[in-house]
Amino acid sequence: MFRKAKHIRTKYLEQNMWPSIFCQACGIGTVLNCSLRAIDKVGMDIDRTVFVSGIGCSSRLPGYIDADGLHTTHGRALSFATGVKLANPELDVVVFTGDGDLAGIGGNHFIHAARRNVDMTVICINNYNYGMTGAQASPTTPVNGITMTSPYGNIESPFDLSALAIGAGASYVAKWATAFPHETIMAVKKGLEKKGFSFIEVLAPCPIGFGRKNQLKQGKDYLWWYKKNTLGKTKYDRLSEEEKAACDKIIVGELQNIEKPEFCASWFDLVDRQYVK
Ligand SMILES: Cc1ncc(C[n+]2csc(CCOP(=O)(O)OP(=O)(O)O)c2C)c(N)n1
Repeated sequence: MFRKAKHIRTKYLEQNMWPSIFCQACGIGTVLNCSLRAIDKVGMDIDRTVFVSGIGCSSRLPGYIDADGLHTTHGRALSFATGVKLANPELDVVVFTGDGDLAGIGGNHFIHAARRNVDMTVICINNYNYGMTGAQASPTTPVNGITMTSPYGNIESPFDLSALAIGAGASYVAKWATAFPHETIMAVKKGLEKKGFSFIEVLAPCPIGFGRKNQLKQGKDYLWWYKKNTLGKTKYDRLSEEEKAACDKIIVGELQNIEKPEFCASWFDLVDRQYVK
């Protein structure tokens, strides 16, 4: 176990970046750990992989990986990632983003990237708030969630990011939480292997920003909360219609896995048909 951890650390991490900027019990490190283990399982060439992010705590992740990365502007990670992939489709593109980056300022880019089905793997660290800027409400803050900008409780309905990705046409969609590291690794692995737009949403603790205002002061409080408030998709599918209607759990698991034309392939096919005699 320790040998494996050491292997991941020395093989993929940028050694000069430690200690990290992340707060105690923040879930972003767990997502990095799971993502690198998935990359290792797939056997990807890290020198042919580009890690792209926007702005936020979660968007700092490419800086911790010893590989090429783009730390771009807030909400624009998917636009840059699309550019990278189209400029050189032989590169693997992995995006790290937060709920604010992806679905707040970047919301329009999110739905259109999913619709276009550009081959990339998007890992969204959903901590229910704008962590980096002082814990304001984000598009995923639950109703009644207390944040800096909703001190009396959030009155807005949150986005279900995975449902949004499915509705917009993503090829692969999975949702997990940091309480399920093995499942998260396997979901990222499948996303990396999938040709098309893959979206993996990982619910992750933000004890200092969101948690301390919402009875989730410690990392372990979050882990219990995730275990208590989630239900696996396979179990959910076995419920009766009445039970499904009454179910108030967050459904986790593989939520979408479909085949549809990938954008780069369609693009090169078009170019061939139009210009190559
Ligand atoms: C155009 C623009 N608007 C606002 C900001 C300020 N800003 C920086 S990070 C951030 C929120 C990031 O939230 P999220 O993506 O959820 O990441 P987290 O920090 O929670 O991981 C905001 C609003 C900015 N940098 N640029």
